[in-house]
Amino acid sequence: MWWMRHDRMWKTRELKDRYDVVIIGGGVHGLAIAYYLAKQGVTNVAVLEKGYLGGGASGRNTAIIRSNYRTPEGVTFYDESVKLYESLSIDLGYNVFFSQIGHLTTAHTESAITGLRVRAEVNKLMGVDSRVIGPAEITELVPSMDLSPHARYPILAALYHPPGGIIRHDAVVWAYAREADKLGVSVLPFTEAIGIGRNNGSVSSVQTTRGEIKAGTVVNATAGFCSTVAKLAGIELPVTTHPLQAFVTEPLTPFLNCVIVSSTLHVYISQTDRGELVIGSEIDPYTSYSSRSTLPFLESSAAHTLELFPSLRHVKVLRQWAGICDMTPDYSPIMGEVPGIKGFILDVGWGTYGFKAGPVAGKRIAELIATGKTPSVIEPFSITRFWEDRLVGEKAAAAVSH
Ligand code: PYC
Repeated sequence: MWWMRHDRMWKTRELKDRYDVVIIGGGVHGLAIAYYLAKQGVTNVAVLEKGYLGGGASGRNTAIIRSNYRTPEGVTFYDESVKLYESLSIDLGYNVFFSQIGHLTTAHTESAITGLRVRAEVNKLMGVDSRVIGPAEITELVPSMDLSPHARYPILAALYHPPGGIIRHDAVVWAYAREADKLGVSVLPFTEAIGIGRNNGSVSSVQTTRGEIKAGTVVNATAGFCSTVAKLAGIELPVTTHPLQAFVTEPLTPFLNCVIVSSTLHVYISQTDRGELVIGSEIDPYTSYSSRSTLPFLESSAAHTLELFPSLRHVKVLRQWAGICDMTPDYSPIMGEVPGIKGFILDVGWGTYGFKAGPVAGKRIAELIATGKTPSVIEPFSITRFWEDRLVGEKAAAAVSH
């Protein structure tokens, strides 16, 4: 009977002695790279995940998708990801529940309006739908938000980005894993990389908790743990590691049909299809690998949420959590080869903006591995930018409020 079948989404596989490509990290990035590699015929691929698939940043982010960045390089890159997300349910044959409800970044000061105007202009130049709107249009979009002039920080304007939205992040991870597995990729949860071997200037092997494997190419797609994995290959990354916290409320009748981000109030809010509010803030100010959540975060984020939505004061919180973010100095990711270590590919530095980039990073890094040529869309993000004086400064638009 079809309704009683519980087919596994991916097979349990033995470790082979050798893979052409070993991807460390079984989140959206690692699995997307594997899927797009397999689509190009590169199927002798392993994805190593130390825990369960999607149990790191992919399962802990707040699933916001957008491309309203600040730099032309960032906008172009994330726009390609939004477009891939738009057809992902069809491409992978699995509903990833991408709801393009729109994304609204509020401005509470004159200087914030100037910043949003710059972003809107860059977005428009790159063909991305973003514009600055005033209080009347904001009220129409979000009637429940407090736009009164008596608020502590009154809302003066907002950057409206209609293609932005939210997605079911677990579904994205599972769908990439299922399709990669179908194409012959070895998806290996509970298999931790504990060493990376090098030989004559190239990567040659990966030691895992299940034994050693030989590897032609090794990809570091481990988000918050990318510095520790890079160290296995003897590389120091320009990355600091910070927790990022979030919480979710009890489900409410749908009332919020837009993602709301306020940098001034250090808070962002969206409502899931199930009615829960997902609320987050900026990264914790200290470096740490801890994924414990804290009461000060909950208190301050709840207080700031109430400044925007006073009617939520009786709403109950269901749970809170934290993830680990790999922050770079310019708030842009690091993608591509590492000079001097042939076959070692970075897909790291994802800070608080990694999930939204999963499809484009996956597709373009797969292309790099399969062809040996760096696709132009990821070229600006190479690690060499840190000593070539060409940073891609995204601090103004990368996340909430840094
Ligand atoms: O970049 O949109 C974003 C984001 C939201 C929460 C964390 N990062």
